[in-house]
Amino acid sequence: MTSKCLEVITQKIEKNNNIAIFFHETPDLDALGCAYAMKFFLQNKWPNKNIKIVGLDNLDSFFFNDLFFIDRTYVPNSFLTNSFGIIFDTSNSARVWSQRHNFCHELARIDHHPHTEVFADYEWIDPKYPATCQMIAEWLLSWDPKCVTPPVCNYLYAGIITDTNRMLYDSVLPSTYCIVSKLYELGCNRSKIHNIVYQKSINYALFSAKVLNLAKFDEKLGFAWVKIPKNLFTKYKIVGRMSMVHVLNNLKGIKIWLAFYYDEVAKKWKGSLRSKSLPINQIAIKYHGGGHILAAGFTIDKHHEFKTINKDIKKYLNSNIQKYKNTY
Ligand SMILES: [Mn+2]
Repeated sequence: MTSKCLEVITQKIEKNNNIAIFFHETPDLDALGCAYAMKFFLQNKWPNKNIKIVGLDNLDSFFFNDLFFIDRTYVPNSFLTNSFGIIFDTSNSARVWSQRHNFCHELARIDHHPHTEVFADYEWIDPKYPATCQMIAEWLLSWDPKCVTPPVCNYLYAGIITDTNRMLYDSVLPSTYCIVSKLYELGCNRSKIHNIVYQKSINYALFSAKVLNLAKFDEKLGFAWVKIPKNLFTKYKIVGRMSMVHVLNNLKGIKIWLAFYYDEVAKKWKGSLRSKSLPINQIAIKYHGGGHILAAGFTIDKHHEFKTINKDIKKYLNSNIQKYKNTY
């Protein structure tokens, strides 16, 4: 598991009194799980160090579920210039939520997305891992298991089960089960996390049904897509903007699926792209985005891009139709 680079990152954390933690925009439980697990772990280990998660001051409250305590205190740049920074679960510099990571005198990055950009001094990147939280769990357990307390286990467990879709994705490794077993043994509260992560409001269930109803399907090519109207979130009292692409998951015959949604914070249309087996991250990169081979996201810069993207995907599916004909 460990690399030379990780040893250096560990030493840097040991030496620095101020640690600044960063995560990606529209954070998921993997990103926030790592951030909070790291903060709690380091506080357990060094109660006198200053450990701050950067960007919580202006994060939509939608992203904080009952798992995360909200500390809205702004972390000033003067703190960052005296800090060692660690960025979690973020594939490119433009996706760091606060955009203030470069104030840190040195930066580390730990991530499981394909390596497309170097933007930290020390990078531990391994796309074989299904979740950054698994990387962090292995690291912290080998570093000091005494400091992996039940709250740390809860954060790491939440990141792992969400990024693996409850261990359903092919990306799950034999070691993922070992780590989850270890976290459970150390006091992770499974039912608490499951209730927080998987219970949904009636409004949300109705909203999901509406999104599915608006989707368009090209069954011949195996393409499904939906453009969620800007006002639909408000109409169903849905706080926060998410892609809702998961509504199109697991449809028989659909190879690639896509959801366009308007991000009120970024004031931009965004796209969330998923695929069963054909790599799609190169499409996301073409449209100012990035991500995993089978799950990626992008931003729409010009209005005509909606059509161009759909056309691009259909062309791509068409040219691969023979190769993937019998995949499912
Ligand atoms: Mn992740």
